[in-house]
Amino acid sequence: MTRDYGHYINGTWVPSESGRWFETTSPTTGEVLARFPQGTRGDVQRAVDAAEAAFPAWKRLPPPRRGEILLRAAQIMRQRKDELGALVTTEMGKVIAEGKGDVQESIDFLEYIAGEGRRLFGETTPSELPSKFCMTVRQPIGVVGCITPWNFPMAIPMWKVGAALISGNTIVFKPASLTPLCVATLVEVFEEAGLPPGVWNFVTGGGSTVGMEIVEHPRVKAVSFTGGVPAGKVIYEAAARLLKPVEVELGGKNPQIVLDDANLELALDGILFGAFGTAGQRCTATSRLILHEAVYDQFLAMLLARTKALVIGDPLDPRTDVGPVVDQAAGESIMEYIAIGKGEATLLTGGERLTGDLYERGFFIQPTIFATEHGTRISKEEIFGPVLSVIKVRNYDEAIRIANDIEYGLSSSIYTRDVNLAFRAIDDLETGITYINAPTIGAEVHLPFGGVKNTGNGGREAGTSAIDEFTEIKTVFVDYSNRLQKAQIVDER
Ligand code: UN1
Repeated sequence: MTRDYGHYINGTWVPSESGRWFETTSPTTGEVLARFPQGTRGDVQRAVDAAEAAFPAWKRLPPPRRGEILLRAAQIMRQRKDELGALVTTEMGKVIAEGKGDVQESIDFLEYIAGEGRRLFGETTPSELPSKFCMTVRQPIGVVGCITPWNFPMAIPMWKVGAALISGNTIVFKPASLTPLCVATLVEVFEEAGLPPGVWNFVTGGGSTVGMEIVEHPRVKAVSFTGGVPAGKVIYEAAARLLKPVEVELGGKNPQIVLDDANLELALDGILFGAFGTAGQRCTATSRLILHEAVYDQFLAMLLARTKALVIGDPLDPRTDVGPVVDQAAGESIMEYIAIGKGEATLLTGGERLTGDLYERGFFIQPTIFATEHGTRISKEEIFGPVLSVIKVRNYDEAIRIANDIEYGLSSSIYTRDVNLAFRAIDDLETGITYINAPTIGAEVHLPFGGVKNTGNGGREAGTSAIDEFTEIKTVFVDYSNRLQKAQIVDER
């Protein structure tokens, strides 16, 4: 029997006022894993009340003490890593090594951000006046909203929750409806770690109801969202009307450039991992291979041979390279792009949905490669699946021009042995993240993560920037001169 969860509000699991439920299922087998409430705006309001009530005490708790709770959560996750990794794989469909990687990324981030409890640095600086002291301190914002995607069902929630909590905020959280069980399990981990009731509230349901109530509720003071561009725009616009700070982390169309002097074996390992890891369902996935003409034929031959040998199947089997895509709707959208690609480009390998036997219950798509001109739809639009566009270029300058001629700017990669070109590429590539001789995926948690252009609205998650999103800066002047001193004003009497 599967378990019925509830919303987690003020430290208890409660049903929705709607009385309605939805199921979360395995993308591999279709098996029902659990049921969650179909939340309402009223449910969110109750969660906001709980978060607001819990805020004063959580704010007062010294940040290093908050950090201890995050560290305990990380320790529990470390002990349960295999089981949690299997849960990620079961509910989301990424292969088991990546499922465990999702858990490890969560642990890494919690360990990193727990230490921020002993930093949360402000500034001190001299005053223009005598006997006056100037500094900044960081303060929590209050109740914050977090809305997370399904592709990193534990790591992205932990980036947001960890940073929000260490900063002293309380949370109203909505997970993607495809992967609520992963987050509900982390909610229980945090309960076991000693998180007080009301500090992290969890409400499941639709984006247009639960999600928008989080965005529009006047007592939710800031919102953090990771997902697609259309939803990101709706959220950003709605928040703008309320002058509510919101950070959106959106899509990518990430290029890997391979120049004529590259270590081709290395570049090959990189493109296979970048393009087909997580079945291409990362916002950092490599969806464009920009290939120098001098190595085009040779590299493509190597790539096609290795791609055809990839094992597609049960993601819990450690021998599998590529699992199912997350659900039927995702699969259909990817297949539509493949159909578009067949019309406008040359299909080199893949292009089919697999059927029969173990493929019958999930949506399995062959790793697919097209040779295309730059400018086709498949070379410019985010597909979010195992589909790679290969574009031939004559030189470095053309590679950079094409890499940048795109609406997104999350991640990029260049393979070359020329140190000068590598450094020029750091200057030239219009992305928030650039890799030299490494694939476009695999960012580390103690560095800022985010992108330029339509990938976001300027913020960065993780790393030292993680707390910027979740703290207000207060500027403090302490005048110990015992007389009225006026900045800027010269007394002319
Ligand atoms: C995402 O795809 O939404 O850099 C996040 C990476 C991971 C995070 C990806 N650490 O690929």
